[in-house]
Amino acid sequence: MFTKVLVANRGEIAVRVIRALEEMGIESVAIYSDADRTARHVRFADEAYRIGPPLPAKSYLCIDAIVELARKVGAEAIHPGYGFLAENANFARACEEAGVVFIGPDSRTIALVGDKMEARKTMVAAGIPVVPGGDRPLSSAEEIVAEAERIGFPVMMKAAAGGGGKGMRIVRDVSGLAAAAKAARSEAGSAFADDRIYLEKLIENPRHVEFQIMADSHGHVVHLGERECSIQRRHQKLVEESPSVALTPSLRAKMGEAAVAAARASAYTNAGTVEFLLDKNREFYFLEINARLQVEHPVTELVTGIDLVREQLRVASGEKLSFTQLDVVNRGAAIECRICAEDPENNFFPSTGVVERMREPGGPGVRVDSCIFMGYDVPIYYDPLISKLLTWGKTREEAIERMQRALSEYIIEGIKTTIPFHKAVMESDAFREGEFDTGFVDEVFFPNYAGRTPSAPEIAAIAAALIADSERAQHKRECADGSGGSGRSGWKHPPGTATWGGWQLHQK
Ligand code: MV4
Repeated sequence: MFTKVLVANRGEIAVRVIRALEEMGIESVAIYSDADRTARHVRFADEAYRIGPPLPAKSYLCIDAIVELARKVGAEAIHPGYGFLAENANFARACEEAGVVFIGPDSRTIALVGDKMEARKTMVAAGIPVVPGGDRPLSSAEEIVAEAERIGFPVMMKAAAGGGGKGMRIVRDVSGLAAAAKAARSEAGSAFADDRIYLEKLIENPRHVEFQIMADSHGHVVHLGERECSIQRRHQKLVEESPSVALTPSLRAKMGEAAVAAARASAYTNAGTVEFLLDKNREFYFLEINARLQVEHPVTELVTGIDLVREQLRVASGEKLSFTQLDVVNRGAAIECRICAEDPENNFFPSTGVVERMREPGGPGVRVDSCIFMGYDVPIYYDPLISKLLTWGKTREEAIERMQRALSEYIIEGIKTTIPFHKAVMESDAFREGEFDTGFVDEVFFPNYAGRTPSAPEIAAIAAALIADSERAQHKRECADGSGGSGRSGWKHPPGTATWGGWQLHQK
């Protein structure tokens, strides 16, 4: 097993990984940007090193600096968390070439599953159901029309390099094809530097059900059951749960088998997720493989009792999985609510600032994975997810009741959060009855929010004002704590006596 691991991430997921390292007696190395000097993951780690300025491109995305740091401090492996470099095949390759273990699948598998068309081809060959269509990248207008007519309208136009709904367009008849192709191509080109597009049959109002998989380097592949992730808004998941009310035991077994086959077909190792769409007739279709530990992994940990990060570390170090498929017993029900620094009353607009006061929930069946504390200044540069609130119950009803209790205990003052939104979801009849699909939030729950999206210039202006504010606050803080501010150079651990606004911050 490793003796020292670098965590190439920030926020709650960095804290989560450091906790597993601590339990396993492995030394942890954190990295941080100037915006995260006093962040919780920095305080939790055994060592912490500054990487660069706040912008991710200058800090958490700096492949060479991060790999170089791992070598310099003697970390044998790097855990990428999710986001940032987690599914970057170049980063995995840079680790492989530097002799540092990347805790995830190998770079070729990451590249394969990152290309949606290649992944589809692989799954078709392995006999796994995929959405009809999508056999070739499309170029000419005639080709697009012919392919759409072959598949049959309505169709979904997608980017081969896609993900997160970028470059995706629904087209209901021939007249919409040209405009959709133009838009999808330009969106995909600027987002992924790859403008290949293809067509699939549209699955109307699908549910999104994903399976957790784990694979070691000894040929063992297991699945740990599903997570229902249909409660989402604009491709951002908001609530996840397991089990899915839409699955019967036999459908679960079939989909689990398909998930394991998908992992085998892509030579998958480590933790991953196989995403499926489920249509109205409960037919399932492979969508994609996410080559990372996901935000919602604790849902699976609560129903299986398996520590996924510990297993990731085991298999990355060459050990076998500590359990077999027969050992996986899913018990009870778990729900996760993503607590984001966003204003649900104002179209989920990002909310930044200082957590003036807070109280965290606890008690039976409650888990909080969070990175905030009193006095924490939520930076604008990163993902708004600040905390994940999970509950477990013997039944789904019990998990919901506990979630309502935990949400009512949770107090965060000074910033807006999605807590009120979650309270409303937990109360809604559709959610309680399990009657929902991926259209729930936009079409059923908050239909009147759809028309209130701020325009791009409006967002830019507000973001600029927030950045200016945050930089002023950063300056004030540095004058107050006497640390000398961002002029500090090199790989330095922040001082153990840092204060903010008179609060002594916790440090190990
Ligand atoms: C689809 C689909 C319907 N039909 N493909 C959205 C993200 C991307 N990874 C795939 N997505 C979808 N692909 C076909 N052929 C509907 C979605 C979709 C969706 C999928 C999962 C979770 C939430 C979603 C919300 C809207 C649309």
